[in-house]
Amino acid sequence: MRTKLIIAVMLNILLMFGVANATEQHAAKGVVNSLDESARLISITHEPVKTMGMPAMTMDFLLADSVELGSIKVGEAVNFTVIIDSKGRFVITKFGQIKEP
Ligand SMILES: [Cu+2]
Repeated sequence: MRTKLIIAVMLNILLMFGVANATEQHAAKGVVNSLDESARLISITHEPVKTMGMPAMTMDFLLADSVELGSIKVGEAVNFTVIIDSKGRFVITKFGQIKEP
């Protein structure tokens, strides 16, 4: 009886961990270098992203369908949310311009 309960609890923890990992969101900041609208690919020079263990660098991200391309301007400072999809690609799911103080 007790063993069954312990196994059930452990299974739940593993499931929760797996699900959380698959949809983990990382907040990041950077500057837009270029945008390839047809490929929905954006180059950003980003600040370190501690939750991904990633140092500052310039790299390409895919833009999720939820991100409107019309609002993106080259040279602009932006904050964005990144997920790593099931194929290991870095996908931006939320995108916003950093408002001047
Ligand atoms: Cu990077």
